[in-house]
Parts: sequence; C-alpha cells; structure tokens
Amino acid sequence: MKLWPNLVCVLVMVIAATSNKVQGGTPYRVLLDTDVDTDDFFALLYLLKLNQSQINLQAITVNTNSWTNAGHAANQIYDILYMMGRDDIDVGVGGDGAILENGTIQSNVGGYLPIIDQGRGTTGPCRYRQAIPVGGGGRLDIDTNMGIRRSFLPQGNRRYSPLRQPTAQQVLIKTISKGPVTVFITGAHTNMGIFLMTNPNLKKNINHIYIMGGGVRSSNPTGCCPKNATSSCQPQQCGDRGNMFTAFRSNPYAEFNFFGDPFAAYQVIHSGIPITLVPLDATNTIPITQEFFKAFEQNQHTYEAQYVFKSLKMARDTWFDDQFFTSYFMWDSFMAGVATSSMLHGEYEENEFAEMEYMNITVITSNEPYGISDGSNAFFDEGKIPKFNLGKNGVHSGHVQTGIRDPFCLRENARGRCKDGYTEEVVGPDSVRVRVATRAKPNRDTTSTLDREYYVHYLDVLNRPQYKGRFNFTTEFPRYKEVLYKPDFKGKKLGKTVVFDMDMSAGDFLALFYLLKVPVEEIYLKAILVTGSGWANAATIDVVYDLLHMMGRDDILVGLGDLFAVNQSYPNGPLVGDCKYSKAIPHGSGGRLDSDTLYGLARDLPRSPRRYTAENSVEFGAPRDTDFPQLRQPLALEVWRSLVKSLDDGSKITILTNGPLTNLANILLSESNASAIIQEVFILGGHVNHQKNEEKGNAINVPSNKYAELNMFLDPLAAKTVFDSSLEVTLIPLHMQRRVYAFPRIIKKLQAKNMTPEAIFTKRLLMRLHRLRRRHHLYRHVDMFSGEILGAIILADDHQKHLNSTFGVEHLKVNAEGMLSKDGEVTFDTYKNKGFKVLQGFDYVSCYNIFSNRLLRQEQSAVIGSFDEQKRLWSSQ
Ligand SMILES: [Ca+2]
Ligand SMILES: [Ca+2]
Repeated sequence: MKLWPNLVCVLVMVIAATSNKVQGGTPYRVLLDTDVDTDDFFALLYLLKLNQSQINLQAITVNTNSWTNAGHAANQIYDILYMMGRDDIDVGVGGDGAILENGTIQSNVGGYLPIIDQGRGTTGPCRYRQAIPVGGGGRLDIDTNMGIRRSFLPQGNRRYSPLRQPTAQQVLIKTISKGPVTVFITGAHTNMGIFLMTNPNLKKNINHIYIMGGGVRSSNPTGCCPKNATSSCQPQQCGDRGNMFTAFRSNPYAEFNFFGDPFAAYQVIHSGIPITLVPLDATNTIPITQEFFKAFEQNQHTYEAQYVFKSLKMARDTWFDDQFFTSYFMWDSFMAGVATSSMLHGEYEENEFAEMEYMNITVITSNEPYGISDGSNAFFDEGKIPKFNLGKNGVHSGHVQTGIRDPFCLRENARGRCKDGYTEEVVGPDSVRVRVATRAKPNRDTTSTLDREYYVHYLDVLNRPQYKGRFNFTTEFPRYKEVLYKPDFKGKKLGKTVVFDMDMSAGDFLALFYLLKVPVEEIYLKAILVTGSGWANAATIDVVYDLLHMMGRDDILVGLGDLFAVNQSYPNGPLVGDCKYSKAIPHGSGGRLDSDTLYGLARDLPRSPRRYTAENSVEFGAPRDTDFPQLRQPLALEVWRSLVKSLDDGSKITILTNGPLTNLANILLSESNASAIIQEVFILGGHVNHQKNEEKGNAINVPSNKYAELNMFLDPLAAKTVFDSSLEVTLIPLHMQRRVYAFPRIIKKLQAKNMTPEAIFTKRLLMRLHRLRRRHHLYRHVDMFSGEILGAIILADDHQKHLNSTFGVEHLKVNAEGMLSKDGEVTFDTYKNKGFKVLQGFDYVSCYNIFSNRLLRQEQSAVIGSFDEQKRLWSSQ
C-alpha cells in the first residue's frame, strides 16, 4: 500500500505535463454530459459564468434515459445557451444505433436504454428508468421545468431537428478528438460508457472525469422519523446509502445517476481515467437551507440567477412535504463548483468547497451469487457467448435488478437486498482508487448566515455581470404582451359539443387543425384530453396549447389524463410503474423524440400564455397553495366534469379518440352517468381482421404481436372497458386508415393563392414526414399519421354526404389478457348484443379534398400565424 502515494505523484506529473490546464492562456476544455434535471442547469449556468479564459465549456451531451425526455431536454439546453449568448457550444442528443446480439456496438447508440437493455432501435424495457416518476415531481415537471422553461427562457434558432441533430456520440468524438478535455457527468453514464467502450484510442485525451453520483459512505438524512415522533412513524430511506425515494425498498444502496445504468458507470469508473466523485456523502451536507434560499431571493441580478431561483422556489412551493430545506440538496451544482475549483488549483490538489479523500470503490452491476442464469441478465443469455467478453463468473454475471419491484430484491420487513448501481468500497483487483468529496466545507466567514463556502460563491458567480444572460422571453421583445384569444360565438348556433382525446402523435395535430376548421355551427370543439401513454410524453401538452393559441381558441379546455395505461402504475406508488405496453413506442427518431418536438416544427407555432405548470392549490390536494394556484394544469377528469356541468339540459357530448382509450376508460370507470351523457364515440383505431390474417396490425415494435392496432395495444384494458360498455361507437379501423396513407396526394391539394397559416403549417409537417419517410428507415411508419385525420373527417361528415362512407355493424371484443402477443387484438364476438358501427368504405379521393379545402378556407383561420409573426408583433413600434 505504500506504493500509492508514489504512484499518485507520478500520475500528477504525467497529467501536469499533458493537461489542458491554464497555461499560456489556454483554458480547460470542458464537456458536460447531463440529464437536464433542474439541478443540472443550476450547474450549467454556473459553468457558463466562469472566466472563459480558464474554464471553457465546449460541448454538452444530453443523457436520454433518466429524468427528462430527449426532445424537451435538448430544446431546454438550446434555449439556455441562447440566453447566455453561447450558440457556439455543441449539443449532442440521441442517436439510433444498436448494440448487436454479439456485442458489437454500432456508431451513434443514443443512450435511451441502459447498455444492458440496448438492442436494435430505441424501444425497450424500463428496468431502471421506471424508478423515475413520469408525471408531476418527475419527468413532466423536469421536461417543462415546472412550466418556468417556456415562460422564461428566450427562443433562438437552434433546436432539435430530425436527422440533422448531432448525436451524443458524434459530439463526444468531435470534442474529445480535438485535444485534452475534462468531462463532467451529471446524469446516468450511458453516453460516456458507450463512448469509452467504442473509442479506447481517444481515452488519452480525457484528463479527468468529474462525476456527481453514487453514495459511498453516505447516510440518507431524509425519510427519518423526527426525535419526538410517535411510535407509528415508520422510517423510510433514513440512513440508506442511496437516494431513490421510489425504489429504496428493493435497492437502498443506489443513487439515481448510477442506478440509471450501472454497467455504464462501471465502464467509466474503471476506465483508468482519473476520477473525482462528488457523491451523496458530500451533497447531503449542502442542502438548500432556508438561509441560503432567503439570501438567493435577495440576490437575483441576472437572468440566470432569476431562472435558477424561480425554479428553486417552485420546487419548494410544490414539495410534497414540509422537509424541502432538509431534503433538496445542491447535487450537480455542487459538483460543478468542486470540479472547477479543483481544476483551477491544478487537479488532485486542494479545492475551496469540499473535503476530499481517496477511496477504493467499484460500481455494483449485478448481485451475488455470480455465475447464475435466471434470465435477469441480458449480458449472459443462456447458451450464448457473454457480451463484451465478460467473465462467466465475474462481477457482472449475477442477478441484475429487473425493475424497482423485482421480487429477488424485495424482502419482507427488511432492507431490500439489491445493490445495482451502488458505489461500494472494496479492496482487491476490482477496485479503483478515486478521489471522493466527503463533505462541503464550512464558510470561512463564520459570522455569515450561510454556513457553507459554496453557498456564497455560487450566488456570487451567478450574479456576476460578466458573461451575463442577454434577455429572458419577456424582455427579448420590446413590446412583449400576453394575450388570450377567445372567439365570439354570440348569435351563432353552435354545433354538437365535441371532446377530442389525443395522444399527441403527429396525425393528432393534423386532426386537431381540421376539427378547428369545421364551422362551429357543425362542430363545437369544447375540450381536449391528452394522454401521455402513447406517442408523446406528457410535456408535449404545451404544443396543444400553442396550436389552440394560433387558431384563436384559448377558450378550449385542455385536460391532462393518466400517464400510464390502466393497471400499469404501481398501486402504492402511482407515480411510477411498468412500461409493458408503452415500450412499443421508440424513444428516438420516429418515436417520442419527434412527437415531443412535432418533428422539429413545434417551435414554429406561436407561444401560448397557457402552458403546463406545476402551480397547484390546496383545493386540489396539494400540500400548499403556490403563488398562482389558479394556473394549475387541470386533469382530464376535472375537465370532463366541468364540461358535463356546463351542458344545457338534455344536450350530450360526442367524443373522438385518436390515441389509446385510457381517458375514456377512466371516465367510464369513475363517472356513473358517463354513458348517459355521451352521445357517441368515434374511435380511431382497432384492426378488424376481415382478411383472415392476411393484413397485419401495426404494433411494429412488438414482433410477436401480429394483429393489434397500436391505440388498442397501448392500453388493452382501457380498450376492453370501452368495448364492453354500452356506448354508441363508430370505429374507424386500421385498414380504413391505411387508404389515406398518401402524403403526396394531400400535399398536392394543399395549394392556393392565399394559403392560410394553418394550411402552411400542415403542409410543412406533411412534407417533412414525407421526406423523412423516404430518407430513413426509422421513419418508414410515419404514413400511419396521415391516416389519423380520418376520424375527424368522418365525425364532421354529417349524414355521410361528402365521403360516401358506408358502415356495417360488427360485434367485436378486444383481447386484454396480459399476453403481449395477443393484447389489443380485436376479434368477432357473436355472443355480444351490442354492435359497433364500423367504417367499411369511403371515397378516399374526396377525403383529401375535404381535408385540404377545410384547411384552405379563410373562415376560422389562425389569429396569429407563427412564432415569427409573434416576434414581429412584439418587436414592432
Ligand atoms: Ca442530473
Ligand atoms: Ca394518435
């Protein structure tokens, strides 16, 4: 052991000789790999404020399998960089490459899945990802930064755009091959793990990796019973090493970043590159205290300080209990300080903010006993050669946690036994000596109310006049104004009341445009319900608001539905659950990444003052009122109830569903009067298999399932609830939709001298889908989205006068037995009394005409055509 200090000495000398530290005016080149959680941009903004001749952030890669979804995360990064005047910084996200069964890692693996689950494409299970809540307090709040992102951050020209977006691996290779670089990791390690496995020759250019993550000797201070608590108080994760509040019963050891991809973290830690770890050990000693919060409140002299403080305040105001000031820590933002201070002191040496210690650790990637094969460990598929030349009985060969409720890990009335992702102290050949931050240093000024050195420094840096943010969204334009556009229906006889239920797939937006163009005397669209269990993530609800704003329909209520399919969230922790069905949708290209950004076009829509927000009120069960509780995002059921209340006596509601039937099923299950109030339901979806198995369904990423249509597959139990109800249903099945899969024909029709803004936008979207479809196999399925206009057209085609549509009555049932190969399949049921009206034929040429004519008509046209128009309006004198 005496060898160590000498070895370190030699290492320091070698690194000093080759490092990029400030010598002769050369700054440190830094790459940040981030999951764009709230605390990540606290760190990012801090880094952007440091003296650029010392610390120069060159590139950001986005981690895509953790707290955010790729499209929302990348666009938030672009906006922050635009605010800070740093459009020169490269941003990498995603990639659709595969890891083949023989272990070959293709280029551009996007990190949507942990290495162990990565196969071909970007669909896959959620064994680790499910630890992160999907809705409020989780990805929905982080994707939107609780609503603050779009109310505050300015919008520049950079954005995610399909097939043009540089991937994470491209940016890593470009940045690291240019010369010595220091890497910061503040999310799961997938991007860097894959990079190191595929580019061993570039390792030499990485001087040092600084990591926020892990918990070595940490002892969780949250979830403990207060000293004077009654005997009924059950300690939760109190004293655990880890911090996974959703999963501590199965795994009390892991910290979220390492749990996100333990095998990737192992690759990084064991890479031989010098590592500094800022784990929970240290971050637990630097909470956002009341004193720090107060000092921050009075210290907001820059936009970046305001953005961080607003975010902190919203996090505090919406915290689930009253322990915010002892449970919310400086994680990534503390690491950024410890790292840069260490660098400026010449690596390995002192730093101003944390006490450091060397420890020998490893990252646990599987649980003992090793060498078993219980089907949990995809690196060791039975009968095959282990991937990546892993040793048959080595540390990676044990049971791998299959989910946060893995029965192997849960033990009755005892701590869970799985350690996946644990940064355990070990001795022997599989240990690595790393530098570990153990606690935050106290403030040298002992008279200050801020008792950590870093508190003072962080506020100071964020408020510096140097490298200041240029504007926020409201100050970007001299005449910025928030207006809600609501139509005047006075004197009009409104048509049937319609609710549109959508999963925010591209075609749903086409259908929505169409519904808004049908004269209100025929269709009065009154509310929209969205689900996050289909093609888009919940935060995409903002695109719905923007489209409505464009069309002058800020009067339409928008309700946020369940984010899980029926029975897929866990009973005792409904924020998390399984992705059994939703895993059929790709995360990357052609999937959620594109839906969430409307194929890169969402940002061309004008920005609505209405948006998702975490604002909340006691009235709706929140722990406390936030500043603007009236802005709270209504839930689907609440919208439904208020709509029912507003109905005139005897009038009824017609529903069009364009996604999984989750919302409709929840209405039926919870509202006893629902079927009496619903006039009729038009369901876009279901594959009625007339051709005796010749025509397949479209659950394309579930090869075992041949005949289901996706809207049914994504929530089979919801579909069953609706199919077994007494509702009047008109079904627009898949084989009918397929008749309108022809982009060029619709695009050709969308042509006129005076194009309406909605026709222009629709045409651009269709042209983009068409181009992508021809260019890349991952977009081959996107013509299914043109079929999604059919439900809206049928609904509006009263008396079948234009389409020559014909219907038959079929007695149908849907399979919801829980078998992936069968779920969502629609079959005939001769025992059923009630039949569905099923679309059997229509004139598809008229369909294109009807769609394009409506979009082109000048009536009920957009009131504000685009974001560009809004910018001109807000800039003019
Ligand atoms: Ca993070
Ligand atoms: Ca849809």
